[in-house]
Amino acid sequence: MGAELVLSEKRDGWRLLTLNRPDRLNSFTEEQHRQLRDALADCEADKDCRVIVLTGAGRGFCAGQDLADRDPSLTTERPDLGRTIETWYNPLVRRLRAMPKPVICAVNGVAAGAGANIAFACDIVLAAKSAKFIQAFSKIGLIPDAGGTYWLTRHLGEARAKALAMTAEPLPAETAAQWGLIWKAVDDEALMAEAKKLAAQLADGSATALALTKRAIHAASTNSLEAQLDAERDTQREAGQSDDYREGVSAFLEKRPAKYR
Ligand code: T3D
Repeated sequence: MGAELVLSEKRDGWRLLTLNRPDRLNSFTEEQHRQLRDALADCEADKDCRVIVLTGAGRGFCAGQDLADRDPSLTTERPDLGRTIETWYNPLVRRLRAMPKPVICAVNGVAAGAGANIAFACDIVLAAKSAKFIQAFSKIGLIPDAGGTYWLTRHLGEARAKALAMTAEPLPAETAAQWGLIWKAVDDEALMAEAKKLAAQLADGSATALALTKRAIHAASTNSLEAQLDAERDTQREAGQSDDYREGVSAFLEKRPAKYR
């Protein structure tokens, strides 16, 4: 059996996925991509998994593409990076966004290149205070990928997006939180406890509400207000027909905690 480059651990109602190439700061090889793809597909299919937590082993979260796999001294051919993005990075970002359950990213250390942008593709990002986000691409002659130009521009505006991308200046976790790029920066030693607490809280909540909320918020980034009001009407109609809504309201009226199935 090959190395376990992505660890998948079942918890009570949620799954912990850990990128596991710590000696290379969990940078992506094709095999790590393959294992993450399969682990996410497993989580999606598993009815007992209502929340996913993604983190990295060792001192970093992820340093993006494994550059040893791109060593120019090993070939005279110019690589087709569009192909690797189409094969691996874009499907990963699309899978995280389309996942009908919350994905929490616990950024335990440096997140560079596509590693940073994969974190931003998750739904709730917690980061250790010592973590940094680096748009490392310009240093090796590339542009931000894995959604980088989208996340930075949407969340921060052009001025900060361009400066972060062009200078590759590390963005400390606390500044990322102050700027609204991530949810929270927490003390390093508290990171995993916070991520687990949040996962357990969401896993106890209404899976229907969380999935529909995710879908509606994603739609808001491209909709006009008119279109979004219509989308909210339609989505609320769907939510209102669910068992979760019946249970939520009954629990409120009966003054007891809701028990979602
Ligand atoms: O190619 C395509 O398919 C297109 C898609 C591209 C997506 C991308 O992500 S492109 C961007 C790729 N990533 C980078 O350019 C980041 C490269 N890494 C760094 O700049 C630094 O390692 C960090 C700033 C992330 C961390 O610095 P530091 O000083 O904390 O750690 P370090 O000593 O540089 O790294 C520790 C080890 O990990 C080191 O190996 P060693 O010396 O102990 O044997 C280093 O070489 C290795 N490492 C770090 N990042 C990568 C890596 N090895 C391969 N690929 C990496 N990306």
